[in-house]
Amino acid sequence: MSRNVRVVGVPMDLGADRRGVDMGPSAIRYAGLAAAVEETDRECIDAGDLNVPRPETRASKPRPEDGRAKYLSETREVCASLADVVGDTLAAGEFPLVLGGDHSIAIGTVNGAARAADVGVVWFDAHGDFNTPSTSPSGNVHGMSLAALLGVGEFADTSWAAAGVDPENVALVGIRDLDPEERVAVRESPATVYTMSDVDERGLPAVVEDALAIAGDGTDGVHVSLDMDFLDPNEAPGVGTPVRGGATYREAHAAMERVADLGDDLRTMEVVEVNPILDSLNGTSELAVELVASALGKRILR
Ligand code: B3U
Ligand code: MN
Ligand code: MN
Repeated sequence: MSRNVRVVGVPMDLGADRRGVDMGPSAIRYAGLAAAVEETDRECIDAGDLNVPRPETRASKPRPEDGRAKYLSETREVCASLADVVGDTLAAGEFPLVLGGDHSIAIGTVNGAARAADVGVVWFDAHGDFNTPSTSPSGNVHGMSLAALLGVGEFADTSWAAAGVDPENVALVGIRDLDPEERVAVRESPATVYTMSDVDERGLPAVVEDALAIAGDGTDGVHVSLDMDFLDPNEAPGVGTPVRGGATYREAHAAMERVADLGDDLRTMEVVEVNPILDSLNGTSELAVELVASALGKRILR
């Protein structure tokens, strides 16, 4: 994979309960993203940040059409512009690297990725992000984004979010925290779920190889969505909803090295949920940069 990398920041926090995740793109850049990308022999072009409305400037009343999904209208607007940027970047022959922001932005990234090609998705996360407005305990869209882009449940009628990705080509990896009704939806879905118990039994590299094969089976390429809470909070404390028992530093690098084996079949990648306010000396962003470099092919011996 030798395409130039175009970085797109999405300072989005409307899909999460906590402020701070909007600072993720800055913190990841500050941690040395451009230099790390260029070490993999690609040019790193920074497209800057998309415009995201601030919650403080919004009219105080939630919009009735959003129902139980907080800021759904604003999320839709941001995701529409993100899908355009990702689609244009791919059309220009470049590799889109999207920096979150909370995980609701995946609706935009995957819609952009799926515009001109059939893609599968590998979703690295502690959570399933498979809630719908009626099953979500929080109303936060970052816990609904995978369901939304797959058109699950009430999202079956939300055509703007559906990316046309076949759920048979979707694999979730690292899962260890599902809400009760979300668990039912995940089990009913044709998407494949690899929990941390699977990782315990089989080891992460083997699980990731299977996940990538599922996403690549009959598709034109793979989108990798990396929620930093996939990692254990010891490694990545700067996330909004940490869950114990996640991937270790070494496991996460091994996983991203398997991702790099995709070569040109890796079409798009996003790194989300970094919250610098909750972090320890920007370590979670530094780790995010390292993992991006591994996914883009950086190796110890090279
Ligand atoms: N499942 C919970 C918590 C959550 C999901 N994603 C994150 N947190 N980052 C929810 O609110 O849907
Ligand atoms: Mn997530
Ligand atoms: Mn998560």
